[in-house]
Amino acid sequence: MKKLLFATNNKHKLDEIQQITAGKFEILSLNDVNFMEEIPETSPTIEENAIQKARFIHERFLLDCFADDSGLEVEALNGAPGVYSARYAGEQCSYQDNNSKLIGALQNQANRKARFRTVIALIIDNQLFTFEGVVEGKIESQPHGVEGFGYDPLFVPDGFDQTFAQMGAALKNTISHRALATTKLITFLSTLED
Ligand code: ITT
Repeated sequence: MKKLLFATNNKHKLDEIQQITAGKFEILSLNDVNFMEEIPETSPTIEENAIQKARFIHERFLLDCFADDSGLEVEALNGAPGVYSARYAGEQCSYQDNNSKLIGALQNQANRKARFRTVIALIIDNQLFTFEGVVEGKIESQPHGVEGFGYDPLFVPDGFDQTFAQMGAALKNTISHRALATTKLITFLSTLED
């Protein structure tokens, strides 16, 4: 089975990708290569951050690898928190701090439209490829559900009446932004192997 190093410090994302790619690829974690530092993500866009993270890890380990950068883009907030989704409520803030800040920012706001966006940057045989996944939805006024992570308790994808945190991993991982980008990654990798 092909091995790919996933350049993330986020255990939730690692679990999701391992579940989505199960049986197709062996996904190595940064733990597996004894890398314990933070990966710099200082770029102004989600796409450039994904590329920055993948390049950083590729230069260190010279292994085929990929990184994803994701964010929540809220229409009424002109696309915020976007590339700043992880630290929307400040450096070292918790997922709950971010959710509280978002609830406050959208108080009395009728337009609840939002989208999750993931860009995966893959470096394989020294070449760079990117894959995007987008899921449209809306932001609840209160958190619902306990599964998942990040903004999952507030986000209801279009066509569903539950948040990502209510529906559970099995369903989220078939329809999410990360699942859509990962499907593109897998399709691409399978064509390479033919
Ligand atoms: P990396 O080590 O991979 O950079 P990270 O936690 O910084 O992990 P991102 O920059 O990709 O992750 O994502 C930014 C934030 O967007 C993340 O901390 C969450 O708050 C939110 N987010 C990303 N994907 C999400 C998902 O599937 N569900 C809920 N929130 C998500």
